[in-house]
Amino acid sequence: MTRELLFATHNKNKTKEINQIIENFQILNLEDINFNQEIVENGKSFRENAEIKVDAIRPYYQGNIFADDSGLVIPALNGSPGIYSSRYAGTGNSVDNIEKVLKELEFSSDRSAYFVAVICLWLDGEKYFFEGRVEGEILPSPKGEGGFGYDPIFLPKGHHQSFALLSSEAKNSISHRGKAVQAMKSLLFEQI
Ligand code: ITT
Repeated sequence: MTRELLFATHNKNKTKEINQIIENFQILNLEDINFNQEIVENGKSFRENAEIKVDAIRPYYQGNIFADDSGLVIPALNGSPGIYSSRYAGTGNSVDNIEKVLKELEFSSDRSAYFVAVICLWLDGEKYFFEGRVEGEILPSPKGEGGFGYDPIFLPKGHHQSFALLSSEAKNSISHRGKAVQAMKSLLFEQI
């Protein structure tokens, strides 16, 4: 029997990436349980926000749930956009977010950055956390149309193409989300 897991996200790009990595589980999304409310992410860390998303859904779904909280961390900007990555420019639009980051880094010689993803998993009455990171740098201008969010300006270390130019398989094999999901998968496969 295929086990079900509910992915507590409104972000269709995250769902697409995670569906490519997790086989053997049926991944449901918030639309499948008719949950349309906005979840207020007022935590102080990726971990707290991932847990907030899971806890917000628990009253509405009795099965196993996971959530991803993620973002881009730029040391030269004191860690921004960090946990505020999705609405950094205030509009919720990725083009505006990218423009803001590029402007803020205009005169910086340090363009290093990393993506972080923290997954909170609620499985059979226990909570588990998994973290993934990928190091890289911010390109001077956007490159590529694939992916989502900050992918066009993120050059992963050791690669010559932005995340937006890599295939989804290539991105998943090195990305913050890919790593966090692989760690979650190891636990899930121990349990079945
Ligand atoms: P949910 O909370 O509904 O899952 P969200 O998009 O609001 O969706 P987050 O609060 O975790 O999710 O914010 C993540 C933001 O970080 C996302 O909107 C992007 O701007 C950025 N981000 C995270 N992972 C990324 C990736 O793989 N590529 C590019 N940008 C990413």
